[in-house]
Amino acid sequence: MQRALTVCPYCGTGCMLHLVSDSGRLVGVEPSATHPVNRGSLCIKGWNAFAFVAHPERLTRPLIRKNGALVPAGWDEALERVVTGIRAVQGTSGKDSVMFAASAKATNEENFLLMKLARRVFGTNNIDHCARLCHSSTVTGLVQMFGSGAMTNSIDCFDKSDLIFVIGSNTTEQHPLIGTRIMNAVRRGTKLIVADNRCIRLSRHADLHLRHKNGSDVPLLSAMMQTIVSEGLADTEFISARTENYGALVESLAGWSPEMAASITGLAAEEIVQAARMFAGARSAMIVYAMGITQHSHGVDNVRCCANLAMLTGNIGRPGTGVNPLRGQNNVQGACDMGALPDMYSGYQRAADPDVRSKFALAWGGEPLPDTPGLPLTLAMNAAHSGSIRAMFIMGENPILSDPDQGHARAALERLDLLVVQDIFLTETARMADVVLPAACYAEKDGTFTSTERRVQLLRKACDPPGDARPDWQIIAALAKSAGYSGMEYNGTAEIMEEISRLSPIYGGISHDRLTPYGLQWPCPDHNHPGTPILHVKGFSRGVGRFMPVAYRGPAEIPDKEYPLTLTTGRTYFHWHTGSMTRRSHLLEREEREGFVEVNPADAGRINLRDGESVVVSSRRGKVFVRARLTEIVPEGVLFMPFHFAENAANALTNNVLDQESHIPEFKICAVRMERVP
Ligand SMILES: Nc1nc2c(c(=O)[nH]1)N[C@H]1C(S)=C(S)[C@@H](COP(=O)(O)OP(=O)(O)OC[C@H]3O[C@@H](n4cnc5c(=O)[nH]c(N)nc54)[C@H](O)[C@@H]3O)O[C@H]1N2
Ligand SMILES: Nc1nc2c(c(=O)[nH]1)N[C@H]1C(S)=C(S)[C@@H](COP(=O)(O)OP(=O)(O)OC[C@H]3O[C@@H](n4cnc5c(=O)[nH]c(N)nc54)[C@H](O)[C@@H]3O)O[C@H]1N2
Ligand code: SF4
Ligand SMILES: [Mo]
Repeated sequence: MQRALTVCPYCGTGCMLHLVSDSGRLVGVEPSATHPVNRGSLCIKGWNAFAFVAHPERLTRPLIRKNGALVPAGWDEALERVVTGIRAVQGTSGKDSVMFAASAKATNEENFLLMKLARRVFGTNNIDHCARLCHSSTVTGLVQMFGSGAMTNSIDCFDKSDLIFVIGSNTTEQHPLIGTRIMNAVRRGTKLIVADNRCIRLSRHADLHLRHKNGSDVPLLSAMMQTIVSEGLADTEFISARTENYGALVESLAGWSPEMAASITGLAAEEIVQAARMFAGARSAMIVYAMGITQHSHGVDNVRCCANLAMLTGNIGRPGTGVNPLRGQNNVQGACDMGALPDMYSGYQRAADPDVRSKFALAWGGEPLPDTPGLPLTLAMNAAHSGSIRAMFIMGENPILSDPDQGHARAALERLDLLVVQDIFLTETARMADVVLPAACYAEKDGTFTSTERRVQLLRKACDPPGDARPDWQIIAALAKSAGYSGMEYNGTAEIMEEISRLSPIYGGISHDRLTPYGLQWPCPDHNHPGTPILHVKGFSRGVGRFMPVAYRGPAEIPDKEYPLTLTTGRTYFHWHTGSMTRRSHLLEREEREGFVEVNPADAGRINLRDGESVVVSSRRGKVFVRARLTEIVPEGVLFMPFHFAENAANALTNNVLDQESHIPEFKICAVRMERVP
């Protein structure tokens, strides 16, 4: 038996585990006993992280579409087809008619190389990834206010806080090992406020559970802040020493009496006042949020309110405080750090800055790098739909199930001249591709992932990839070579990290040999630096913190006569996004075999619906047949559906309306109708 210490491929918590193999075959998983985050535990997905690796449906050979069908091909032919295909599209429609989608499932080294391929080899800033659907609101909002878009504190801080305010995060199911921390802290006396209208597990342990209407976080948080200001509970010392623009905030809060907010949120005014007093009264208070905050057409405004609240009460830069957006995918923090973003190079260096471009150009062989702004993923999908994006290269994403408005996403991909998908399985998206490139998965390669607490950790190879599948970084390097670029020849991933650290100051002191055993937290500017567990301790990354006033806008689509219910979408404990991995892990699939919709018994009663019966849920965009789960978890008038299941695709219903600043879709609210299947 062999054991390889590596990083869990699922969520951003960043647990480490040993992959156990016997004669080259994975047989199980053991948690790392001494890892500072998971400390000997794992959640159910971590325990099953070996199961999909040897699944018989793994892609083992490149596939090329010939006469309408995908047929096996050799690597040379497949790479050639990709390069000539992209060049042909660029020749007729311009450099920016191609879009690259990077992957929060792939390593830092791989995302860095895809970013280099897009910019250096194919001359476009059109590169982005699933963070656009996830925490783009966070990055946009927090960069403006703090100077950095990352989680300000560390997971360890959950043990050091007096009060934890969880808003729009189903932590025990989606970041289970962080959820456990919160539960343990509450048991020791830490106060807990949960703001989520579903009765998630944490809400049962909360001192205060706020069941405000979906999309009413701005009124809730604004009225909390107004109460804090008017009752003299603000941290005036922190405000004057460390922040700017406080006057504008105070002015913007003027109308937000608790009663005013109560009328929009559906809460009692007293609940809002109580939340404000509890939060401001704690010596150290942490805000924890996720998709309930970010995935709105006003997602950036929601984020701004969270950051305003933290600064107003001086809860930044100390243990047990902070604004803590929980990053979702195992390496979504890293994919952002690596500059798989249309407006940034690695280390958040702006693509619009000519000095940044010339620095990278110099390192990459001298040719000037593109200066036209790149497209965010969601706008690129719209551009494919309208015909100005003609080719897409998608590494490790499955937009047919994960993008808003499935009909729109499908039509967009169908219109392309060239679709290339690089994945480990033949996903719903890969089935539509012209070329499919088989990738090695996390267990079959090395490199690094960066967790939600900015911890850069080392993967170790535990087994060989199936058939001809190759690690993503090798595929990208081979593509560069076949496109005639010689600057991507690496002997291994450690060498790629050397280049990353040379070019990206926040990773300046990070190298593979420093990451044993449990990694380093960036910023880590030089080789003697111990890493940074807490951001903004003495000053903010941008100098002083900037308050930003927010004006309230409601959701884009609200219930009406025709579509009287609110649909909100999200996840379950057992499955991962589009199910490509968890639905191929037999124990996880056994727990949750099919899609469902949570329905409040009062809404069910109106159509004589019983638990387990099927319904048709329809929106202005589509229809889904799905089994109803009658439960008080959702309030009356609200339905909840996970988006894991291709057969009952929640995204057939969702609304492709975007936040104007971050371009995140409004996954958390649309209007639907529900009917019994006759
Ligand atoms: N098991 C599992 N874990 C995962 C994932 C997975 O697919 N499966 N995905 C990972 C990824 S990429 C991400 S981004 C995270 C997401 O993690 P979370 O954001 O925690 O998960 P979601 O289910 O999307 O939504 C969280 C909560 O938001 C609430 N909500 C909906 N609308 C609103 C609103 O208007 N205001 C407020 N305050 N709350 C609202 C919902 O009721 C829901 O309980 O999970 C990560 N972890
Ligand atoms: N309705 C609704 N839709 C949503 C959301 C929501 O809350 N509601 N949430 C959004 C959010 S937050 C996110 S993050 C997105 C996620 O959306 P996606 O990123 O599209 O979803 P995943 O299923 O995680 O896709 C990852 C893909 O990578 C593949 N893969 C795994 N490992 C590797 C590897 O090493 N190399 C390569 N090349 N491929 C690999 C997997 O097989 C899978 O196909 O979904 C978004 N969509
Ligand atoms: S909490 Fe997240 S990182 Fe930890 S084992 Fe579960 S899925 Fe993996
Ligand atoms: Mo996400």
